[in-house]
Amino acid sequence: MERILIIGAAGQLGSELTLALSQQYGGDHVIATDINPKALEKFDFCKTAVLDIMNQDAVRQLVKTENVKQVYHLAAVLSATGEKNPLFAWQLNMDSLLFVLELAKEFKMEKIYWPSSIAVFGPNTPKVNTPQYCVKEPNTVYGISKQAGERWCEYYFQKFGVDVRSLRYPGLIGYKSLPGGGTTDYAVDIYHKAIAGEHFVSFLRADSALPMMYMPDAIKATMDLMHAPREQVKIRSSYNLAAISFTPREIFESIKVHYPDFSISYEPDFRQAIADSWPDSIDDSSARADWGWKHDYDLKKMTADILANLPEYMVNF
Ligand code: AKB
Repeated sequence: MERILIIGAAGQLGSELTLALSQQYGGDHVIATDINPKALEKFDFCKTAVLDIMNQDAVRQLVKTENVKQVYHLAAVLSATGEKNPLFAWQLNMDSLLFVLELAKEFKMEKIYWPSSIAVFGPNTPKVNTPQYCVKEPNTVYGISKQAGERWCEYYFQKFGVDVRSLRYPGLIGYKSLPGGGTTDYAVDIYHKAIAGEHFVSFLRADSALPMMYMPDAIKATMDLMHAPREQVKIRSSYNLAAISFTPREIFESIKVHYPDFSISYEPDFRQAIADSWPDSIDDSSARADWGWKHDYDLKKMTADILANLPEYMVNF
């Protein structure tokens, strides 16, 4: 039987993508892996395995014995955590991607998915409607690793025909799991504080706009890109992807409509400099033209949906 391997399945994106892939292909065809055994307990609908992506022998063995034909390589150190241990972030983010690309070549896999990020952009990038092709010069180790990773993806596609596909995600917002170590994470935490009836302290300024996306849109984009016919995927580094852009003040106002007593204050920390180096908004016309990308959720619709569903999930956090 041919299988899909998800590396870093228990993270924010992986938790929901694993479910979507299992629903599409059947749980028996999907192997959710993570370094944390406890975090795998939630995947009772597909196969699971404890896996450290840095243990190359174990990854190779799994690929061989399980006849893996597709890999979703989601494990990464994100922007804020990466700044605390840059060399480790570089090593994990780069070594693991190169190893997965090598395995794809060696085992002639069908497709690879690897997420990139708006973190590939830097302070010299045009900030508004950032184009697909422009100056990048990222200044976080996470961004540098994503930009280098994009070049490697294109290289493996062009030189070895590895069908690797990628999206530059904006900040992802979902209610089913918690993000970890990102600069955009405030936009998840704020909903938790509102529902708990607590005051929210934003680590970004009130007017700090960033590109964001609700998780159902991110899952749809990922599945659509992976299902697109090979010739329609014209960008083999990574596609710009956009949905909404907002500031901490704007997301707060959208929540206040539902929770009128909710309060916020602003205490920017080191993550403000990271946010300042990223775009305010993204031009994703290539994704829309090449494989028909279209988002469904704006800020108002996302807030209403999260506030309706999060309370039931909060007991698990
Ligand atoms: C982060 O904030 O580091 C991530 C990202 C934008 O890639 N959410």
